[in-house]
Amino acid sequence: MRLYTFWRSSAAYRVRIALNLKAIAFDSVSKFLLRADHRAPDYTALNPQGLIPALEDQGFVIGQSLAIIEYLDETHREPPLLPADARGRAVVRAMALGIACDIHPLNNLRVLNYLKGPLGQDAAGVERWYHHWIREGFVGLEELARRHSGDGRHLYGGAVTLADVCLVPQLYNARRFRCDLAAFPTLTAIGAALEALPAFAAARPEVQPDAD
Ligand SMILES: N[C@@H](CCC(=O)N[C@@H](CS)C(=O)NCC(=O)O)C(=O)O
Repeated sequence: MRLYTFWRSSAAYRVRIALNLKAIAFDSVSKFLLRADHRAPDYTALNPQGLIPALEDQGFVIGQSLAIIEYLDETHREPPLLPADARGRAVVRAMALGIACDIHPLNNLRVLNYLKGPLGQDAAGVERWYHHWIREGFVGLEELARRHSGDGRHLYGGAVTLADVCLVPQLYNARRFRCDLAAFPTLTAIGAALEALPAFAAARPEVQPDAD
């Protein structure tokens, strides 16, 4: 398999974690976001959405990190990243989508650039925006984690799920932008436990070959 990735892309970070959890070998093709490699014709020919990541599996190319991870989960069963029961799957997807749809897109590079450029926001204004949307999303997720974590080491039950795969990169982003996480002790404790797992540690942005 081949992953089109960028070391600091948190959506690519999710997919790296899933590939590592399932022990799937993959090549990385780095697309440097700040140079707009993701907008170049050779990449948009593969992934017309022009976003990182995309996964190529024997000529089949798919974008969107959650679609990629569910594809991997269906094609490589072990370990499963979704619970066996419908209600469990619904809760895990609700947590994962809360991050992937309700936090991450609001703080994406193109959104921050639009705030800085056409909307004329200074660095302080952009930082306020960033922190606001992390806080909004994490308040609900903290409560969901308190209700559904089985062991204080996973967002749901006692095994790694899609929700955990989304949490760690979002915590990375929050720290990168100096968000105060004191109000989210359950999320940070779960994040610390997950980050210690080899599959998560090997997916960290700083240890990727294209990290500068
Ligand atoms: N919903 C997409 C989001 C993908 C995404 O936004 N990727 C970012 C990097 S984390 C990107 O390509 N940003 C480019 C930009 O904002 O111009 C997914 O989960 O894959």
